[in-house]
Amino acid sequence: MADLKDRIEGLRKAFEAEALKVGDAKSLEELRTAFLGRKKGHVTLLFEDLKTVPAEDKREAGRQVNAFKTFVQDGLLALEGKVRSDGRPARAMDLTLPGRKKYVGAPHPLVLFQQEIENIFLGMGFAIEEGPEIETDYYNFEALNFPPHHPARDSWDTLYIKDDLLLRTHTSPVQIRVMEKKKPPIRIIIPGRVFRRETPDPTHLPMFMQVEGLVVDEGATFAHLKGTLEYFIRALFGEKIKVRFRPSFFPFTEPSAEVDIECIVCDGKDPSCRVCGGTGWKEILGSGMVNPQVLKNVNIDPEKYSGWAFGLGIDRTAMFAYGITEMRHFYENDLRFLRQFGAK
Ligand code: 2NL
Repeated sequence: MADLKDRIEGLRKAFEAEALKVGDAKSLEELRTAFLGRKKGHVTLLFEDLKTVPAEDKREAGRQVNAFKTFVQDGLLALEGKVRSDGRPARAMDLTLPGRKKYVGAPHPLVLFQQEIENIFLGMGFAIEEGPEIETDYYNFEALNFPPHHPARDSWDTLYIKDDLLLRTHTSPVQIRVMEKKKPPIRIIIPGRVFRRETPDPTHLPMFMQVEGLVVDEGATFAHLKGTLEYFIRALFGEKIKVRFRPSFFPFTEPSAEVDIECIVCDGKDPSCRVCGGTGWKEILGSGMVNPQVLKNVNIDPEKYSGWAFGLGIDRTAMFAYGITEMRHFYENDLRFLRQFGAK
């Protein structure tokens, strides 16, 4: 055993000395053959000699020979990096190579679209507010006039964290929080992420973006709602777009209306249009006069003040505006998609 150890030590020194002299591919190959050559390589001979080592020493001897083989292989690999087949050192600089392109970030298409919406409302004197994504039942439902256990809650497909803690299903709770703190006049929009228990498909995701708006003032009327939303839609989709208001229902507004615009994908002309289903119209907004009960819940006197509000899905509307038929594109960060919106 001691004998084998000494031999390996001697070979290690010899390898190190020879390695220093390697300057080209030929001398590297010679060194490889001297140590790993299949017939007379030093390492190969060590393995041959293992056969004569007594059984009780075999394990330790084998370990040492294997360790030496690894040492030689690593050494040869390192030398390979220093020489090339043409004998020139590998680290020569190639001054003809083009420079590396640096990629810089770009705003996400949904961020750009959200900013477009924000700028239209900022121009009309609205302020932007934000609030928590985790909410209590009170702010997400009860203050908005959803009675406890009322079936209307079911259609909001809520994701619960525990009994009284949930992921907000709309940004309305932020409006409740603002009305609790500030006195009218209030003119705000609230963009943000909202969450619903949905199975993902091309037009539904468990997380998406919404912007809601709220005006509370003395003498705020449905005419203001109509005029403001029409102005907004024309600023976003162009002066000529057709707009219609349809009666609807929400627990937090009365009366309520949904807003449709003419289908810009088929111009209202394709009976089998995938986007408008052949109706020629696309729903883009829900809206209504704030239910007086909601004002009472935040201690605003409904005899003195009235309010109107609206909600719109940012993802859905961006899909419509850009003719995208798959919502998941917005969240997969595929550069082939993002580059179409300015990412490099
Ligand atoms: C939709 C419908 C809407 C509101 C949101 C609202 C908020 C408060 C009081 C009253 Cl605090 N209303 N928000 C009103 C009507 C519709 O959204 O379809 N969203 C995508």
